[in-house]
Amino acid sequence: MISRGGLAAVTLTACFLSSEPPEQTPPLNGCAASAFVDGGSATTVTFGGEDGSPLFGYSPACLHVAPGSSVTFSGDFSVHPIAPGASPTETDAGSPQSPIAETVSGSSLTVQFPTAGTFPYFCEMHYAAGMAGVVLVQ
Ligand SMILES: [Cu+2]
Repeated sequence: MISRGGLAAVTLTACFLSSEPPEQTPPLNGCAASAFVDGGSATTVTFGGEDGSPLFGYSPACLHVAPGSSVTFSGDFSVHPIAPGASPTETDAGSPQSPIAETVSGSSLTVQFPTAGTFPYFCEMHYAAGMAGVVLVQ
């Protein structure tokens, strides 16, 4: 038999487990601290449906690499022009002097990241649909 006190404790525990833990910092371009995947020393970010990437997204959108790494963005830039910085819906611009150059044509862009930093980027056409990402270099 469950006492009234026991039932209340069970209910409180269930509520606690179903809620999200509080974020230490707000996610930038949709990238919470726990969302970053380790890309190693060289990796590719696909987008716009290429190689199974989301049609209006990047894969992986939240990428962690070491300083000195290169990252190749692969997809159709004429459909998904990329720009450095936080999406216009965001307030945190990330680190200054992003090595990601605005690119509006072609299908491949390789970017060297010589120094540590947080380098957000977004699709100028579809950022409102969440097409944005971050390269975290550290
Ligand atoms: Cu796009």
